[in-house]
Amino acid sequence: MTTEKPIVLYGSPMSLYTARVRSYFIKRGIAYSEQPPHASKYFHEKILPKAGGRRSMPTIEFPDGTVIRDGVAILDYFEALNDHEYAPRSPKQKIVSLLLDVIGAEGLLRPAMHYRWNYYDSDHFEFNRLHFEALFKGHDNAADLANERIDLLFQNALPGFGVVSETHGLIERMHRSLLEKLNQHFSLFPYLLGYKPSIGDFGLIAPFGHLGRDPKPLSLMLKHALRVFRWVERMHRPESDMGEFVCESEAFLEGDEIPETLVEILRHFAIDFVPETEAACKAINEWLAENESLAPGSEAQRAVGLPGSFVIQGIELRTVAQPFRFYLLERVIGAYEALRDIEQQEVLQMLKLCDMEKLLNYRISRPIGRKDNLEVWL
Ligand SMILES: N[C@@H](CCC(=O)N[C@@H](CS)C(=O)NCC(=O)O)C(=O)O
Repeated sequence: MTTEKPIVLYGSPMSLYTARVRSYFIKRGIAYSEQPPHASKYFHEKILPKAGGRRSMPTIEFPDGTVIRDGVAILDYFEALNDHEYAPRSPKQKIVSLLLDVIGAEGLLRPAMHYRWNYYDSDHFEFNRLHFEALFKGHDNAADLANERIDLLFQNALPGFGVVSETHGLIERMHRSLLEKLNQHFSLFPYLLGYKPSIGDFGLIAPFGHLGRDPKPLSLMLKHALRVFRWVERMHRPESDMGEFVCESEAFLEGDEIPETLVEILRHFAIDFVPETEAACKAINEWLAENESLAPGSEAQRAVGLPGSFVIQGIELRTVAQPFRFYLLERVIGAYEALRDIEQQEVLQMLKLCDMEKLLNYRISRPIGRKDNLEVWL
């Protein structure tokens, strides 16, 4: 038995981004204890200043007091210690894994928010109330604080991510189609790239922090996509949990294979991820041009400039432009540029097949780095 104190994971059972780190910790066998971030005086006095003053879930604290804020930075830290165990080495799989990390964690906010907040019947209400009040555990007015945050979500987050009455039908059609495609894939393979989870799996599990456990989307998954339900379950188990598959070794698929079923998933993601990224890139670059005097090291806010506008199946969407998407997309582009010519050609061919090749061109005009646990303009 170990006596070492576990890492504290400040997060919530309902939080999208906490799901990525929780799943990673479970798979890596890293001991952690999960606690709500907003609740304690300790968090505000000791953790927040070390987290750049930005309160976001997940944030972790090591027993020696070191703090890392942001799920991506947390995975980066542990992956660097472990020879990047979950990063495929072969060209196409490497790019797809990084791409699914961006799409999963940044590109599925619309269905994640829609299903959480637009099925506000009594079951969902109780579900959301319970989780939001827990965030303010210990406060006398936890219920009021929870309600205030819920109101803010309705005012800002939902419309900001393009969840408005005109888009509900589109969001639901797209999600049902995604479940179908994921279900086909997870009928053949236990993880996205074969027989072990990749960074892409950890990115994609993030929105399933909502879509894999909130009452309405959970019921959809149980009814229409049992194999996806199993993948969500598998991603939360320390062992590989793939008894329904024949597997000789817990490894990524051989020969840099990207299975047909995964190409279909990527083609589905391209429908809104590509035009939304193009619109956000334009909006951020316009904002950067207007804010040239921004000092190096200034915090890159979650959203900047005007919302980007794009059209999907005849429906116009307007969504906030988030620099963080491009912080992650740069990793895809950087990994692509580091490949040999012949490998780049293979990857480009695959991206074309997935309708995703344009993503390599969407670069914001000022790079983003990290300083003192914040994303900053370099
Ligand atoms: N890029 C961050 C995003 C984290 C994030 O935005 N988390 C949300 C909740 S899932 C949050 O904490 N928002 C502020 C708050 O709830 O106070 C990550 O990957 O960790």
